[in-house]
Amino acid sequence: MLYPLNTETRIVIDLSGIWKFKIPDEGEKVALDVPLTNPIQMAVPGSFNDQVANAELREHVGEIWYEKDFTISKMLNDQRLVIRFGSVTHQGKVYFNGEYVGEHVGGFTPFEIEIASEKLNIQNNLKLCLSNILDNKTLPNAVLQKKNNKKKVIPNFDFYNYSGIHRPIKIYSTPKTYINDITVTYDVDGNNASVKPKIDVKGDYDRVSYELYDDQKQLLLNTDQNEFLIENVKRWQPRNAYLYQLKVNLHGVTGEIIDTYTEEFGVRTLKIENNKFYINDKPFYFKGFGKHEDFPVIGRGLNEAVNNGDFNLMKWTNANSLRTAHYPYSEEFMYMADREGFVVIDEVPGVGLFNKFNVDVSKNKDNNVNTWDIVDSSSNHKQVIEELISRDKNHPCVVSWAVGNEPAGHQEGARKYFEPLVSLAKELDWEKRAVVIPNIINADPDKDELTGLVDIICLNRYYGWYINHGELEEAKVNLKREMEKWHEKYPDKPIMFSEFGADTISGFNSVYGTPFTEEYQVDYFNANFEVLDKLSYFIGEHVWNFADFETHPTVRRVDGNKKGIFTRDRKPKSIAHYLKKRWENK
Ligand code: GCB
Repeated sequence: MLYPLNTETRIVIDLSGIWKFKIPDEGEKVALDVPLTNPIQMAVPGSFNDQVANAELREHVGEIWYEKDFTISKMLNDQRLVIRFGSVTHQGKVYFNGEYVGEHVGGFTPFEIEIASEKLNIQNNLKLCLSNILDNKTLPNAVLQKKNNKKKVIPNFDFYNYSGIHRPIKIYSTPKTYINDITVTYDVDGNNASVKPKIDVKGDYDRVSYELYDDQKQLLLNTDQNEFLIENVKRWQPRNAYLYQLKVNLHGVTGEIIDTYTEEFGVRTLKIENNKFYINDKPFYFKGFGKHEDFPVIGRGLNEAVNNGDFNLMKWTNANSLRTAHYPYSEEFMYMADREGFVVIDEVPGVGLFNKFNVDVSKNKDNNVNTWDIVDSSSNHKQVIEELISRDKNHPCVVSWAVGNEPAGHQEGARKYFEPLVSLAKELDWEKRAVVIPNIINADPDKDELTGLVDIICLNRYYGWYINHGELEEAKVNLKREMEKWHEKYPDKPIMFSEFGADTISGFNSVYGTPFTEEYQVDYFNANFEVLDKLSYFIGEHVWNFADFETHPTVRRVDGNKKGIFTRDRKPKSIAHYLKKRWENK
């Protein structure tokens, strides 16, 4: 799926701004042919939850309405018009000028709806009916509780169920015959790359031509050939990005340009061999973070200043990579990652697949209900994998697809659930990037059913926090023992930490190494590194989390999850300085 761009043949209209918003009363029907009654204002993009100063509204689970009036210029009369939704969390039904025109399930990937020309006016009305319900069919997976007519989501995961219109809604025009999709595939042979773009066109046309531009926007070649060579190709490298631009032109019989679209891409190779991960034939060590899309007031809404600030802070720490825990991030974020040379593990919202999950993983032991008898999310899971790969396939930053996070891999049925999903990801991706499923400690090397399916063993481990809390010497012994077991069982697979961390209150200090202090967070990571740095097959460390983030309240969460290296408003804790130093030389 193409990102909406202004080109010689296309116009994009962004509907971001203030929308009308309403949560209907119990039993109230929303009329489609009149404006919402008694709406309040809501900024889009943004989660609605922290924009309201009312606990009942903030915690509302169910129907949520948004409305926007907008004008379309007569100049676009003969064009094809599409409404493009960046992300509507978690489901959206769309009504255009009073009529239902389509819907989408899944809160983190874009969808679009073409507007039939006979339905289009100069003044138009768009209404969206969202649902933020999560249950055993959805991703993220959760338990939906109904009590006294009130719905409540009991999350099997550790982040707040922010909802709303999280990314821009745009209207874009194309000609009636148009480029529907572009996949930039290539083979690298020594210094040269042979590029073979795959173009999906709707409508009649005569031929396609390509213009290739370098990183400085200098034209390198102009060709009608569907395969062409870049000699002395400049590689996209971690923290040293180089991006080419491919301008695709669709021509009519007289040679005129019918449609044109420019896609950025980078050239790099990936390989896994002898438990090492290679980018451009160099062993790559992941240094970085699991993140969240999370910031005060905007919740999970797109804010490019926050994203830009985060990339600059990550660069400041000397990180080179991140995981989009626990859902696909905005397209704008992915373009920034390409440009900054950040290596990305791109994750679908396959989280919460652990019945009665407890954020304190040591408490999950007593759970004797089999998750795979309860979850019913396979078809949504397939859909999010398809949508993510379709959206992100051309991003050089993406080196791996995470098709889940911490599923109950130790419960019978896990493999049956995940095997087709892993195959699907491989089948859809022209580059066959590594597939991973970050593992929970309950699915230890003796019990886990999923590790045989993945290319890199990604472990979320909390020795010294949930396990051996405050006991770092014991933590080291247990960590070492577990790592040896994994390696013995899977000697050819690289292993990395996709999460490790300790809740830490900024400004909370002690000479006694007390948990929750900044000193303990440093000691915790230090102890983990003492073990991990000795392992030749260990290929990376993603610290949990880049910043403190909002969660649902539980006895283990005071004002959210505090495992951030930075506070929620992005102030460094002591550990940030420690990591900056460590990663400078790593
Ligand atoms: C995990 C989860 C992550 C939690 C983290 C924690 O294993 O993957 O979503 O936030 O632990 O802090 O407990």
